[in-house]
Amino acid sequence: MVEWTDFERATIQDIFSKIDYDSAGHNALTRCLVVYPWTQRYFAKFGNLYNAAAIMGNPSVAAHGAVVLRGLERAVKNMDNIKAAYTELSVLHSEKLHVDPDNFRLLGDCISIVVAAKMGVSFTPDVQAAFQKFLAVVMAALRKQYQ
Ligand code: HNI
Repeated sequence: MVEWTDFERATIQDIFSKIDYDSAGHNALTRCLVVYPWTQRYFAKFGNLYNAAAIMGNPSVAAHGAVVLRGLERAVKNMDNIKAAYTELSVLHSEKLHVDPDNFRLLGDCISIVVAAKMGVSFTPDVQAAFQKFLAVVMAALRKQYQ
């Protein structure tokens, strides 16, 4: 059972109430596919991922980025039992998609960078600590079915 302080809960709710899922998801997935090009192997059906401009302009990347952010909202709404809320997602990524679980951390880092850029100075060390803890719990839940 993960313990959350009032500050952590309020911070996570605040971040997700402010970010635009479409643009943040699009930017985060684009960053992941450009910065860590081996992650492109999971998205062969998305078509042209030839370079950064093609990735940024690819409508499937934009759409899936928003799907990932909405997937995170599932955790925001189930802060006290993220592991249970992510069971089928974990099974999907491990057994059907065979996503290397290390890639969760990479996409998580890209999401942090996008959120930090959006929040600017209000992304204080305390806010970042709460957000990184949230992502770490989400990644652990996504990795659960791999064990
Ligand atoms: Ni992920 C599908 C959420 C990380 C590759 N992914 C989903 C779906 C959600 C989701 C939600 C849609 C499920 C459904 O259709 O029922 N993915 C998340 C979250 C994270 C994550 C919350 C971590 C923050 N996914 C990753 C990573 C990769 C990944 C790191 C590969 C690098 N995900 C996929 C692929 C699909 C997918 C591939 C299927 C896409 C499709 O359209 O077929």
